[in-house]
Amino acid sequence: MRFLLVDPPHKIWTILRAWTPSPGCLQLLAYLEREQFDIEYMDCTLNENPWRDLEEKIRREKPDVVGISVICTAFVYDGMNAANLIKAANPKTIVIMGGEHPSFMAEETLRDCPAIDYICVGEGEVTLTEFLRAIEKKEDLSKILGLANLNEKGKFVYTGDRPFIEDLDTLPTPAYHLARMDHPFVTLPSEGKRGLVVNFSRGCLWDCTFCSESAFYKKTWRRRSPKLIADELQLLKEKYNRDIFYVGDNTFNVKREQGIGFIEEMLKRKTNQHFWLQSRADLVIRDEDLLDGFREAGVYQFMMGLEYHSDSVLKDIKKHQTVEQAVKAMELLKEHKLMVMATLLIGHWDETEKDRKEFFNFFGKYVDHFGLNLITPLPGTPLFYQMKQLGRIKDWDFRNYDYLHAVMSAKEVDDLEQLNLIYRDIMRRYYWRPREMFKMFSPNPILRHHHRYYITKVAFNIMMHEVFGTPIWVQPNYQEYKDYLVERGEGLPKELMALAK
Ligand code: B12
Ligand code: SF4
Repeated sequence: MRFLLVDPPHKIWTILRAWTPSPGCLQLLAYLEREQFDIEYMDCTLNENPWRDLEEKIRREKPDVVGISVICTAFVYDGMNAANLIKAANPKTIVIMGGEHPSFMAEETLRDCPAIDYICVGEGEVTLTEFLRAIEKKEDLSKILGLANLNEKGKFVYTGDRPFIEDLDTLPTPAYHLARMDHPFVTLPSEGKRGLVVNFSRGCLWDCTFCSESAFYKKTWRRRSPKLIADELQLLKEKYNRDIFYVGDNTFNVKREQGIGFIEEMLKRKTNQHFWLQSRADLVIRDEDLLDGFREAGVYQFMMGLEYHSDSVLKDIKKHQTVEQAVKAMELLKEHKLMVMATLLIGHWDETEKDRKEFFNFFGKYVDHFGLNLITPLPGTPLFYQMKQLGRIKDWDFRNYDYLHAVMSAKEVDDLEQLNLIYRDIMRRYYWRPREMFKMFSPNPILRHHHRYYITKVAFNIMMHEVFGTPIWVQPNYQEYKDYLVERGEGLPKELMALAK
């Protein structure tokens, strides 16, 4: 039985201009490999001809089962297009899709894309293993928890929730050997050296209304132990020459012991690697005495979800954090010579022009890296259900659910395009300030590189686009699925074109 895991072709984020093999996919692959399945991985974004290579591989190799991974809502149409192409290339291949968005929207996704046979709801390692074994032995699938499908009568069937894996230390090291680690896209150009996104924990103990991670992991948090984290980082250094990491864990130091263990391990290993961690303001304050240790262990930046400058909005989105804590955390990080990145949310329903001015002045003062987002009702989150009920969601094209596009109107600004302009205007005003320009000459090499990258590459590209209409950067191998079908022409059924998203 041959299984192919596909990360479908995606358009690379213009801000990042880089790609990273999905940590979730690498974890799944390592698990299946340990279970001795015959597996392969195709991270299509890195292929020279992403859609053509996918189609040809399916025609040539006819895998029995193909798994499609969709890690964000914004990627779901890429996953559906891939499913349609795979089924057209080999109708006998069984297609199973997994990831946050299809888990939350299982029935809608199955109905919208009949080429998907099954959806894995929730964590994938155990469900996929049981699923593949059952297919191999032609056994009943109805007892396998975490599976959704439409039965012969078109009725939605769900086998029930799969309990979370209790101990993440029981999982093998992600299968980096199956990823194209040497591909030129697999880096972090904004951070300087050879970079990578890694992930060492799942979930979070808080319940911010807009957060899909907290919803997916049902307000729980599990983590790999610091020793295994350090082993993985050392492997990445020694075998893959990786020095700098964006650690994808939503909240790295939920427990103090995690931070202490990480610091001890990294100081012991002396790998000279650098880390960008994510946390909350209250946890940074709690761990004030560890901040020097974090820096010495290689941490150069903390990203905190500070979101907004007013306590009433923070209360409304259930951040369980105050503006006073945000200020204190930013000051502490500066005091301990750590860079501050804040992720921020604008576009709230009651927001006024005056609020946005105050917001800009407030955060513009402190942060080194301004992670501005537009509030987005991601399917599965409390915000989504609330906004849907209130009828405030105006754009149902999930491609735009990337925090960079307005999809909900605000009380004073009904037009989404207007909100998009407001967003771009704030970004422009932030990065073109003299103090940001000076950061291009900062004595801190990471901050200097970072700002040179953002201003000369990203901001300049956007400015040229807005003033002279020059194109926005896109990866050279990018091809829209529809364009591929047109190029492909006759060989494919006509209905495929109608299904293209
Ligand atoms: C790595 C990563 C990326 C990589 C993409 C990697 C890739 N190849 O797709 C990069 C850095 C490029 C990226 C970009 C973006 N990302 Co991102 N990213 C992550 C990150 C840090 C890790 C994902 C991960 O591997 N998690 C760990 C694994 C264990 O979880 P998992 O992926 O869900 O996989 C499990 C299950 O879902 C399931 N599963 C998954 N796939 C499959 C497939 C099959 C067949 C089966 C059976 C099961 C299965 O099994 C897995 C193991 O249990 C997460 C945050 C996080 N901590 O998760 C954000 C996250 C996924 N990203 C997010 C977003 C919004 C984006 C962006 C759209 C915009 C942005 N502002 O960041 C951009 C995309 C723009 C673009 N065009 O590139 C959101 C998604 C929210 C949502 N519901 O839509 C997240 C959750 C961060 C957040 N909290 O906001 N991202
Ligand atoms: S603190 Fe961050 S990760 Fe945790 S629920 Fe809130 S937004 Fe999500």
